[in-house]
Amino acid sequence: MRVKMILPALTEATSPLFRPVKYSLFPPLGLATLAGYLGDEDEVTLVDEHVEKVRTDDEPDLVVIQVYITSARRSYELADHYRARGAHVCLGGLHVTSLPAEAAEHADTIFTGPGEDTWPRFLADYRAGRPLARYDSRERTLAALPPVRRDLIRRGRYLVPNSIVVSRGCPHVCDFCYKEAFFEGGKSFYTQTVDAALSEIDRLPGRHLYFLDDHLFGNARFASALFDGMRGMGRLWQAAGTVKSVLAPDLLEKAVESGLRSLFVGFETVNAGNLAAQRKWQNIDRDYDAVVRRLRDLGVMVNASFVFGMDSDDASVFERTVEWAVGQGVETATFHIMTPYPGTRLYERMAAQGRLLHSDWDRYDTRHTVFQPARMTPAELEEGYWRAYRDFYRWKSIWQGASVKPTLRGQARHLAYAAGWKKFEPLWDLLIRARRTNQALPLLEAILSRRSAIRPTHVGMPSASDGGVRSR
Ligand code: B12
Ligand code: SF4
Repeated sequence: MRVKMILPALTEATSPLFRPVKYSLFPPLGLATLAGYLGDEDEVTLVDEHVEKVRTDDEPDLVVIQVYITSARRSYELADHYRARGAHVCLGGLHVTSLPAEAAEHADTIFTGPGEDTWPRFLADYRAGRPLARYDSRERTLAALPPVRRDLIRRGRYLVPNSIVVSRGCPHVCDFCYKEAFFEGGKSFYTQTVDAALSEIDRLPGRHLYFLDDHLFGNARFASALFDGMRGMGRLWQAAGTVKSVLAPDLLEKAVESGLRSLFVGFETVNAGNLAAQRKWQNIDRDYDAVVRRLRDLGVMVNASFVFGMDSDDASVFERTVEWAVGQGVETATFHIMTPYPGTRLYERMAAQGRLLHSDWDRYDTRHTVFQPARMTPAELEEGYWRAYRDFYRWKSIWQGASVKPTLRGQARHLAYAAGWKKFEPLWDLLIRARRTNQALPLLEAILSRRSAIRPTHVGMPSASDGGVRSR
C-alpha cells in the first residue's frame, strides 16, 4: 500500500519572501508516530509543507492529513485534490476534532482525538476492505506505542529534530486551551512508562532534546523517575512547565540535574482578574517574580508565554507585561492574542455573547483579533500585541534584561539567546532557504550549555558538562 502523510502549512510558513524560523523548529511528530503503525510492506512518504513542497502529481492509495485550525483551508484543498485522484483520504488532528462535520465534507474517513487507538483499528478495517467514515478515540493509553518513525523525518531541515513527547494532554482545564475538547470522551492526561520514554530518548542522536509535552511536570512521580533515569545521559533539554510546577520543591532541581536548561512557562497574564475568568486556577496567588528567580538561580532560561485580550485587559496591559518581563530578566517571551478555538469553553462563551467577529480560520493564528475584546477595540489589541514584541526585543530591552544577571557569563548567555531568536531573522531565513537549518544546532547547544546559576545550589552538574533549554 502506498501511503502519503502530509502536514500542510499555513500560508505564512510558505511565503517566498520570508520564512520565520519557528516553522522550521520541529518535525511532524504526530504523523511520524502514526507511521509507526504501518507495516514493513507499506511504502510511506511523510511531507511537511513547512519545510518542503508538496508534490501533487502522485497516486497514493491512502492520504493522511493532520489538520490544524490555521492550515484547515490548505488541508481541505489537498484532501479534495487527492480524493479526485482516487485516493482514500483520512483527516485527523485538532481541528477535525473541533469541527468534524466541516472536515467530513473533504474526507473519506475522519478521526477525532489522539490516534493511538483509532488509527490501528482503521488500518485493519481498511485492509479488510470495510473502512468506516468516522473513528472517535476512547481508549487512552501509550502502552504498546511503536517507535516513532524518525527515519521518515528530514532531520537537516529542522533546528530541533530531536523533539519528543512522552505524555499526552495536561491535568489542568484552562478555558482557552485546545486540551479539554481534544481529549473529550476519555482520559485527558496520561504518560508513557518511564522505561519506554527513556528508550525513546536513547534512540535520539546528539545532545539536545526538546520535550513538546503540554506539561512534562504534570505527573510528579513519572517526571521524577524520568529525570532520575536521564541523569548522567549528558543531555541538554528544553520543555514546558506551569508556574505551579516551578514553585514546587525538588522536581525542578532533579530536572536541572538531568539537563533542563530552558523552560517555557505559561504566565499568561499579569492581571490577576483574568486568571479566575480563564479557569487558570494553577496560577492564582502564585508569585511570578519568585518563579523567574527560582529558575534563574538554577541556571534555567525562561521563555515566558503571555496571552493578551482577556476580559480584564485594557490598553495598558502591553506595557505592563513587557515592563515586568524585561525587569525580571526573562530571556525570551512569546505573546499571543487570545483566540477562541472552536470546541473550547472560551469559544462557547464568546459565541453566546455574540462577540465572535468571523470564522476565517486562517486568521485564528493568535496574531489576529477574531473576537470583540471587552476593554479595547480589535485594532488596539492587534497593535498592542505587535508593540509588545517590538518593545520586548528592542536592543535596549535585551541589554536591560541581560543586566539583571549578576555574572558576565549569565549576561552573555542572555544576549546570545534573546538576540539569536529575534535579531538575526534574515540569517535564519537564509539558512532555511539553503535547507541547512540544522547546522545552527551546535550554536544552540553551546548557548544552552553555558549554564550560570546565581547562587550555588545542591544540584550537581550533568556528566557531559553543564547546559540548558525551553517552554509552554
Ligand atoms: C510543536 C508545535 C508547533 C510547531 C510545529 C507543529 C508540528 N510540527 O506539528 C510550530 C512551532 C510550527 C507550531 C506553530 C503553530 N502552532 Co503549534 N503546537 C505545537 C505543539 C506544542 C506540539 C505538537 C506535537 O508535536 N504534539 C505531539 C503529537 C504526538 O501530537 P499531535 O501532533 O497532536 O498528533 C496526534 C493527534 O493529533 C492525532 N492526529 C493528528 N493528525 C492525525 C491524522 C489522522 C488521520 C489520525 C488518525 C490522527 C491524527 O494523532 C496523533 C498521535 O496521537 C502543540 C501542543 C500539543 N501538545 O499538541 C501546539 C499547538 C498544536 N499549536 C497551536 C497553535 C495555535 C499554533 C500556531 C497557530 C501558533 C502561532 N501563533 O504561530 C502556529 C501555526 C501552526 C500551523 N502550522 O498551522 C495550537 C493549535 C490550536 C488548534 N486548535 O489548532 C496548539 C494545540 C497549542 C495550544 N495549546 O494552543 N506549533
Ligand atoms: S496548563 Fe497549558 S496545556 Fe494545561 S490546560 Fe492550561 S493552557 Fe492547556
